Amino acid sequence: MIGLESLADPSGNWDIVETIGKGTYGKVYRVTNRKDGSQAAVKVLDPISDVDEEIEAEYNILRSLSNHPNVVKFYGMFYKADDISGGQLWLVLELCNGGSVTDLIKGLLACGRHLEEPVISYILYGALLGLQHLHSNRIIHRDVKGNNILLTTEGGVKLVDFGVSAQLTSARLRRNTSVGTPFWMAPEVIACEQQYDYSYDTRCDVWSLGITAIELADGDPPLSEMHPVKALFKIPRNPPPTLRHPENWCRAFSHFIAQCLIKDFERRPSVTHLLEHPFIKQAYGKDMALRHQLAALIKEQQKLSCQAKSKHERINTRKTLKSESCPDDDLVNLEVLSEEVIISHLQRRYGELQIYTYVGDILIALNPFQTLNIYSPQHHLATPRMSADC
Ligand code: 4QG
Repeated sequence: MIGLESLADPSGNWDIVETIGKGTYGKVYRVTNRKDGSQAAVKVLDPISDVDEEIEAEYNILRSLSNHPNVVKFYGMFYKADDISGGQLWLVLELCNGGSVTDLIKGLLACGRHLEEPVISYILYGALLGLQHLHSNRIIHRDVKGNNILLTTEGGVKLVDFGVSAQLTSARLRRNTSVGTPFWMAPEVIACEQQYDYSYDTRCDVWSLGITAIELADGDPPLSEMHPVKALFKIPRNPPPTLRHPENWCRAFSHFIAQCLIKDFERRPSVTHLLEHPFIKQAYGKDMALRHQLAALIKEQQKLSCQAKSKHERINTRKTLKSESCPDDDLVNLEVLSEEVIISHLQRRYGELQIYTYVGDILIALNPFQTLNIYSPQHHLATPRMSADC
């Protein structure tokens, strides 16, 4: 265990310049070094009164695994004490001035452009190498998405944010805690959250990388127009998603995505296997040229900066849905989901003899104490709602 008292105060070394990523990563700031003027990123965790299991896990991953070209570099951990409001823990990391691949693709699409396939393959190649480094050390990233793949202005590709990463043996894997960002989450991770006797392995990162590949082409992950809780319901039930316009892309790209998005994780290839995929292999040998092409693209976009940013948060976020896409027969669509609101909705629906109401994947049935004509042959023939157009 790390003692906070043993950590140096950051104020002597680093000055905060500005916020990075506008809250995408929690509190992450650009900092400059007082002594040599060098820049870095700092992730601030607060208020902290002791180093718990999760912080220890993030620190250990950064300390032992950041010596890889495709993982963000770690410069050290500091503690700024505050006896009244609790202190701040500072994780000082490499500054990736190219921004995230999500920012890049969104900026390009806003200008009516897109990422070329060789550049996509180069980004995925870098992400796969970073993941291979984690996986061979028995670490699952668990939050792979465009926002967590950062670029340097030289065209480097770096994985960041190990805040929810887990060691394969850790207790956290066995607990059914919520991790990841819904649209990128693998079906087995969602199932694991809901039932105790399910498990998963490093290949959940492969699924998330497949979703990220779609994001690099289309600008958004599949189902992004949906409420995140509803997406969690749909992912395990839908067939694997594909590119929005597969006809615009080469067959190898679609095949790579299909391999990443095999729903049964026992049949899904590993990262090492995917490094041999023809779509990724096109980046081999050309990585210097592609790195320069990506660097030039980043520079161009930063000059144009017609960025239309949107962010996808980790779970428990509520998105206001338009009223037409907000039927009250699924309480998941409600802005406020308190006991009073649920009871009053159920009561009103019961008054209209609507005895069935969903809350995500739970069906609430109220006893009507009377015969309702809702089990007739024509009702049996109608497509069940949950498998059709929920
Ligand atoms: C990090 C720099 C955007 C983020 C974590 C490092 C999260 C950046 C960054 O973010 N460098 C992002 C510049 C980082 C931009 C490190 C930009 C760790 N748009 O200019 Cl957990």
